[in-house]
Amino acid sequence: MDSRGEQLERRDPSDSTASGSPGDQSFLDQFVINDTDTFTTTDFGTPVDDTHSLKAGSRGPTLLEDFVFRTKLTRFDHERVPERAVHARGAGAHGYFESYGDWSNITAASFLTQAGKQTPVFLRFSTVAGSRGSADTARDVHGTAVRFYTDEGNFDIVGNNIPVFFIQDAIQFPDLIHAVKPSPDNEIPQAATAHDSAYDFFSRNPSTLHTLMWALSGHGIPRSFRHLDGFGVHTFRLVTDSGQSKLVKFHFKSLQGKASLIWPEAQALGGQDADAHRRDLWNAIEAGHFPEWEMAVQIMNEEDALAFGFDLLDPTKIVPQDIVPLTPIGKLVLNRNPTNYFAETEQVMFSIGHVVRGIDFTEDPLMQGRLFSYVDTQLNRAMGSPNFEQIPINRPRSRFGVHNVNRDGAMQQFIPSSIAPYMNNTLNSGSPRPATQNEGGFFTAPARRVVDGNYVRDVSPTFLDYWTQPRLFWNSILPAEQQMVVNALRFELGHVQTMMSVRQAMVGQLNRISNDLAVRVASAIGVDSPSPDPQYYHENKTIGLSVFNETLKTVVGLNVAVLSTTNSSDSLNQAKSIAQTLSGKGLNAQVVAEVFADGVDTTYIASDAALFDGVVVADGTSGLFDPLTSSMVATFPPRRPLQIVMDAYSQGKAIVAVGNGNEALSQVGGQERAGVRIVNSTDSTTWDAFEDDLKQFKFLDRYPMDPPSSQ
Ligand code: HDD
Repeated sequence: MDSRGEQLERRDPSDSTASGSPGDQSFLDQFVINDTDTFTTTDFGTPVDDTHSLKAGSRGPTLLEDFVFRTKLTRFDHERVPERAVHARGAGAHGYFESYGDWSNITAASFLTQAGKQTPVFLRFSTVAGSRGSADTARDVHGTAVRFYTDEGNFDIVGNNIPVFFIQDAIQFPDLIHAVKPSPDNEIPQAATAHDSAYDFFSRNPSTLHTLMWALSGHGIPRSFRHLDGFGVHTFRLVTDSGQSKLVKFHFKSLQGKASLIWPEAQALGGQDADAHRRDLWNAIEAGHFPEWEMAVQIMNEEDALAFGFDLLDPTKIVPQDIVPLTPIGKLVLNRNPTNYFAETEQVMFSIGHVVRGIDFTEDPLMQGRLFSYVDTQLNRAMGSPNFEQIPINRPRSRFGVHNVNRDGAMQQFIPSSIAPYMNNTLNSGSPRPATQNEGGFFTAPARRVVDGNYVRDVSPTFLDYWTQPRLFWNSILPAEQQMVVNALRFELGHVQTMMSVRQAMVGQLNRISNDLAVRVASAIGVDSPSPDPQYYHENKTIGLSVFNETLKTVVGLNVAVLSTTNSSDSLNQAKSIAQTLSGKGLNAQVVAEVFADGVDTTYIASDAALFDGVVVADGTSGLFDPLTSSMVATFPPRRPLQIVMDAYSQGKAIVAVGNGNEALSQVGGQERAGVRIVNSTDSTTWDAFEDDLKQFKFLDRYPMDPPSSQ
């Protein structure tokens, strides 16, 4: 029987004895269709020829009778579902979570109660503003939505790579998204906040400033999905079996390390490879370089919600790690690419309301509003069907199965056998019955209480400090990262047309973070530089906010170009052997030459510095960099090989020039310095040093800074 037939045989989602038991990584395999050595059939199973339509004579009109034609076209016409209202552009992968220990002292969540216990996961990364076909490298907050298929139900942490959010109350979400999405009149710009309405909103709503600072620094343009951290953003509650609860923040720390692009590189990469991030993730997993994250929590006491100088219910605030350190609780590994993008990545429907026993919400008004929005949006995306949880990628793998009195609806996949879909009943022996906490049922933390008060439509006074933490961020990043934020604001506000009410107003807000920041931005966008406003300023710093002051933990899966030439077999042989050595380190090393030949992986015409994390210039390449002698046909535009070296140099990448490969460097005004090695011959120490340089990732002494007078 083919797999579609098998699906229909599955009657009960709780049937864990069927192939693909709840904890099984291959649970989805039972739904996979294999078309090998099969006939084409209609959706109702009749074998047909669907390559020719039924006509009245071979030169005559197509007949209405042709059910094969009609259904094929109807199915095609209905292939699209609405893209996600936000986070439309994304990529996902399967994997597992492994708990480091028994964490029953802080939570009753079953996936955290045993060292070594593995739980299947699906993780979808995304950008927020762009539509489904937008470029991966857009500057944006990045979604990190993690689904744990626990043995007590699905638990989703629908988070971002930035630990704070723009707004504090979910009622403002439509305003935020309307402001950052393209303009309603001409639908410009795509996947970018560099326009008037975004900065009109940001400058009028200073709660956005903290997230904006993160997004405008390297966090907004990560090197890849593998090189970013994830955050649950809100304060959650963990609750133990005995009812003890703690407030927590969830973190996922990349075990590859964090790395980001710089803006000109991100722009170039967006054009060279709009799929750069999904490609990187896909290729790493296919190559067996499974990306990993360490899951950690910051644990706070219930009574300390206001103890840190801000409100733990306010999602625009971080809990500085030097005040509450991270407690690592487990490891998340992505080890399997989806079989079908639509069925898995497009149809996975995350919800902040997917929780399990041992996890509980808080009164954060952003979180509370999200509890409504996710299910509502799923109803829209599933064309009104409430049965979206029955789709294979969403189907829970709980040891309790799925039993309730929810019934019917479009596209019901199961055949409920009870004739008593109501509670209480006697006709079905009182089942399904309410689960108590002792029987494994979900429960709300007993410590949760309502703070007495009147009904109000306002913001808590404990939420009103919008500038202290953006300044903490500004103080805690490297000078080159500050320069990146300045440049980003100059770029973004340079695209804003409205002078006073938007550009000037935004500078006014920036001035409450830092006068240095405000003045440097103002001077480039033609608005008045403000005087310092010291009442807002402090010199505090904290740890863990910078991207560029960390080195990578591994270089596995990074891309390296070995520039060579087909004009010299010696050069090509050397390049091949270098690429082989580098591949041995887990690098994706590509020999670049004018045309394809034995050992050439790609051509200059198809290459760009932005596609590579490091560049090696092989010996024997000198003629290649001479614009007069290099072949226009093979290197269009003629200076492309030199451009690659120039861009790699200015983008702060690791470079090794071997022998007369050095000429390329001198032609672009480059010199030996940190991350740029000029060698006559190579041995293992050369490549070990290059590996260290790749771990450093960006050499920011090459990043142009404002002259000191304006800093
Ligand atoms: Fe959201 C999708 C993350 C606030 C309403 N959100 C969505 C996704 C992520 C986040 C990662 C994509 C999930 C996927 O890959 O399928 N959202 C966040 C974070 C927030 C946040 C970290 C703040 C802490 N979101 C937020 C608010 C609302 C929404 C306040 C509405 C009140 N979000 C949605 C949504 C989406 C969504 C419209 C669009 C598609 C979807 O849900 O499935 O319901």
